[in-house]
Amino acid sequence: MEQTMRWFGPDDPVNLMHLKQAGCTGVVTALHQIPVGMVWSLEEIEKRKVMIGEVGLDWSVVESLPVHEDIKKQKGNFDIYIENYKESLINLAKAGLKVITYNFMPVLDWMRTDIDYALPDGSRALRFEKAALIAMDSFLLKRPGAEKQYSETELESAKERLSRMTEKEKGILYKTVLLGLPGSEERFTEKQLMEAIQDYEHIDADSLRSHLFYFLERVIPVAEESGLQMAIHPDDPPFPVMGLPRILCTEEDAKAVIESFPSEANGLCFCTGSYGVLSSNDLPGMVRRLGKKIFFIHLRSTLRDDQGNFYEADHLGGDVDMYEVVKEILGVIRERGRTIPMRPDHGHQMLDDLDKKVQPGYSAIGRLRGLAELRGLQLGLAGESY
Ligand code: DNO
Repeated sequence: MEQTMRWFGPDDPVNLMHLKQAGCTGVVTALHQIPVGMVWSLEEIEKRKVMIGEVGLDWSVVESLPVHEDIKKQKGNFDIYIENYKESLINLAKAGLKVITYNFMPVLDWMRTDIDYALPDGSRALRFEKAALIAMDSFLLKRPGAEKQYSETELESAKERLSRMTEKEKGILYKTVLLGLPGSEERFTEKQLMEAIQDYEHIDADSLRSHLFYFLERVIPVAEESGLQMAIHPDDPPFPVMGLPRILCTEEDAKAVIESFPSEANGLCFCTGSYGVLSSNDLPGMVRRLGKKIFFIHLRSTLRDDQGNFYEADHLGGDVDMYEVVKEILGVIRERGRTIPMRPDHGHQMLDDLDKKVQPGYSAIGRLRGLAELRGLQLGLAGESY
């Protein structure tokens, strides 16, 4: 696996040299400064490429080339945004980029209810707590219709959860859910979030899926012609959030995306942290069966309970059988005769990072630990580092 880490660009407190010191050979990044939907010019792409090259790293993967909400809703200027997307792809290919990650999650990218969850050893992790989210949705945000989407028992637990929260904790939960993750300092305002969610009122999973297929029909041929690999990231968490539809949570979902437009350019970003939240997802088996279509890998583990809550565990701990997953990935690489870029996804905030302001999930030391452990696992399994 090619060792990479995510970099949020020149403003990221974890700089390119830090990533090099951590043992990366490549970087995963995006032009976060360009508003979603606008074209990434060749000039801007090349500028970023040079910046990365100057410290002796490769720009291995684009994460993400984001998909405009109009495309997901098939509303407004969606055809224009698709044309812009194609143009960005052509420019990225001209600059020599190969792998492009994107997702099709409505409104929010990944979301958690706690970005500062204290672990017994004093480090901090990201956590998703179902009762807290339902409390936020139904009783703090008071989204119209929210209560109808939950069972009596769920609403009871949410009420009970809320009654145990201090005003300060409620405020933190509120801010966390309104956070536009990842890579952005900006939060949604309450009004913006409500309107954005309401826009999906008549879009169920089937229509959202058909909007994705429409997008792929137009974009994949361009990617194929340009020699690019498009890698779709699964939904995180892999179940509906605030009534928003989900379409990429399971192996069947992933197969449906691949089969909707068979092409060498149409593939997956295999994120063990997202798929791994569902106990029904057999991760090593998925790698084996979907292997040919895996263009990029996120390695991370979560620990779930039977209430639908989870937190992000150590990379080699939690519910993901990382040993079996990496073994299968190495098998795929051997068969393909070509490596696959991998990044340790997220990491705990720990040691000297505890007092620093970092991108949630993207502090340096926790990811460095994850990368080091995963590299060791790979070397141990393969006998060589590839
Ligand atoms: C979370 C990330 C996701 C991912 C996007 C891809 O840390 O894995 O935000 O970058 O969903 O488009």
